[in-house]
Amino acid sequence: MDSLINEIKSAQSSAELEELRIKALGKKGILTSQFALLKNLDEEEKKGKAKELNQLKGEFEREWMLKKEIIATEELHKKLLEEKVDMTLFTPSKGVGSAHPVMITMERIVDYFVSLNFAIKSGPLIEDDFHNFEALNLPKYHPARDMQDTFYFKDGMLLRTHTSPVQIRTMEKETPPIRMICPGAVFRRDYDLTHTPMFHQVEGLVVEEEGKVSFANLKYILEDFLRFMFGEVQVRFRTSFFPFTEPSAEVDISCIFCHGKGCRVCSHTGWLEVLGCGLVDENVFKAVGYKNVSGYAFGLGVERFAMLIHAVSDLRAFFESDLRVLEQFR
Ligand code: 2NM
Repeated sequence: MDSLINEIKSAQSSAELEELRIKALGKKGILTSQFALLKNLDEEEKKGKAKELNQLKGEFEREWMLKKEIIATEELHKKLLEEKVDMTLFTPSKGVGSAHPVMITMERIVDYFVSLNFAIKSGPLIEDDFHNFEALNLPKYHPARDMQDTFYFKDGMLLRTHTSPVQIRTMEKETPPIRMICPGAVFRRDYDLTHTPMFHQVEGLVVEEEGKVSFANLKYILEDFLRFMFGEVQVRFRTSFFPFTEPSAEVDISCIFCHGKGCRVCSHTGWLEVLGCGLVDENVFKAVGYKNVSGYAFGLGVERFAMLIHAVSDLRAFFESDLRVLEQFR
């Protein structure tokens, strides 16, 4: 038995170790045959011998397991040192994902303004009444605050209906000059071919000392931006109204499908509405404690831009996650 233990200790490989296990505990093993001899002994002798044999067996097994661990570790180390992985071996492709067309469009919009040194800002999706409405000159009982249009929580908080609260929060924290855009998701109770309850906006805001920015600056930057996005289009400003800007304008581009001749997409007007903008209303500045400043702001819907750029007529194409659709935007 002592020699068996010594043989375990000097074993060099797991194959050698396995031979030793068979030598001791295999069908014709040394210990196995000793166990077999027990039946020839009388009761008293059997008890004593069985106890002794079980102790030997236990000792053998302990030593064997210990050595097994050591050899397994050694063999693994050796294998890792010797083996090389052939990186040129062929493996079937698992397929890769790609950016969503709405996000590709958003990144292109953001890229334009980043190139002009606009900071990118973001803020909470769940907002309070002050930042989403009150500070933006949307008084109590304004129709935009209606339950019909806004998702409210029980406690009076709401899902932001535009990204403008981010501009309010930025103005509360920082002093002019401000030059920022805020890309992000917004929420409205609206659902049809061209509206989803969640969509994305990019809004921009520039604030300077009084008199340093004008509508002409706003007009220039938006025309340049729209040609960056849509190519050599005509750009038209129409007077409009927003509570948070005065004066306000909506911006159209000549229809990119019929080049202004009139088609179904532009409802035979030759023009596509793509932006809202204006000079920031004095009441908005008052709400954030700004004095003697001028500023302009603008806002756009990213899904609408993506629909126009990719000639998609049904918004659901962007929201159903159908790979046959999405793979076409790689
Ligand atoms: C638009 C149109 C016009 C706008 C105004 C502001 C703020 F906070 F500075 F007052 N943020 N965004 C704005 C102005 C948004 O979206 C159609």
